[in-house]
Amino acid sequence: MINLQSDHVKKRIFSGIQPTGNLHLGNYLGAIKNWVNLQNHISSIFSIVDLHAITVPQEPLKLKSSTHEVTAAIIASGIDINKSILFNQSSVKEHSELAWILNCVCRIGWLNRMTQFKEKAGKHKENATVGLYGYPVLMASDILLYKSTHVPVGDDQKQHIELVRDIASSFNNMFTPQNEPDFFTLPEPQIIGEATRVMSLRDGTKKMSKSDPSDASRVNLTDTKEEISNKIKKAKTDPFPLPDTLDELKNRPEAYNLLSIYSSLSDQTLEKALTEFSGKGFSHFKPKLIELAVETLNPISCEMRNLLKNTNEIDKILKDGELKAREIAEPVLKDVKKLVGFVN
Ligand code: AQP
Repeated sequence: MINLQSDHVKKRIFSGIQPTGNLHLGNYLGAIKNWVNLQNHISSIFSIVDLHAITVPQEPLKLKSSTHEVTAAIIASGIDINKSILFNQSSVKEHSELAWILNCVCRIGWLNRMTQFKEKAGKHKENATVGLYGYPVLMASDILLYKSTHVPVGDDQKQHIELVRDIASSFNNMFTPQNEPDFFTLPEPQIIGEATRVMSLRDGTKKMSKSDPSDASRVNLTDTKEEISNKIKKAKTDPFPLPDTLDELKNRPEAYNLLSIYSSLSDQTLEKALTEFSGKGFSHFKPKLIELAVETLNPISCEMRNLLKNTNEIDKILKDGELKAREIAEPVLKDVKKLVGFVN
């Protein structure tokens, strides 16, 4: 009988965000806004996932400043460090250690199916790093290290969470002692809200992304009122008024995207937002969207600027989060090592 120390918690969420540049409206609506609500109801751990960031080349000084910026953005958006644990991933070494063990559980065939690797590696996949290929295994480690039960993410991460479940299940089959409950709970994705995949403002069929070379394709959390307004004014649309039904809306990617953003920002269903604007042109709709986007994002960017005046304080917040995260992570990794058969 193996004596295990780590507890099974009832419910816990883990989610992360990469410090790879300016956060945008997609990161906010697809992830952070939901985190802020969830932290009031469930034990919550959020990480600035810098180990994930280096799967593509990063300039060291820029990585450091992005880590500060993303931490500031998360706090400015409403994450309360007295309710949630907030830390940077590389400071908790257990993430890398568990990832190695899970690398020895995950099958190459499973990783070969991951569409994000294909998109990010593009045509030059022989030149992509092994880290980019193994990114989803590190993500499995992030989630399982805290025995998380739920993972709030944007729609783009759904396939990765399915893989995390496969890895957890395989680990359970390989290592959970007979007649014992499964060591890892299989985590559930939580894809919440009306804007689970915010699209580029320049192309309604492409995801809004930090790495899009066109800054006009996204609204950044640091954009000024004027920048937000200009980007939405210039956002691609079609020449028709907004339709009466959701079915018609779904065939018009740019209209669908802008209206989804509006409904998410105004905390109402897409259907309700559509009733407000059906039959109206974009010249009527866009100013309302601009007003709402500025009203939501401007206080966040002002608070971010404030927080960034004192990066020592941000470092302290991350250190405090690291200590709390390690309290949970250490016993889980110890148990994993016992189960695998390592001495000590
Ligand atoms: N466009 C989006 N719509 C909704 N949710 C989104 N997320 C990202 N883009 C959108 C969600 O934000 C969280 C953190 O994402 P990330 O920083 O880890 O990286 P990503 O998904 O790769 O985001 P980007 O902007 O596309 O970054 P780059 O360009 O660096 O690759 C996740 O929960 C994600 O679902």
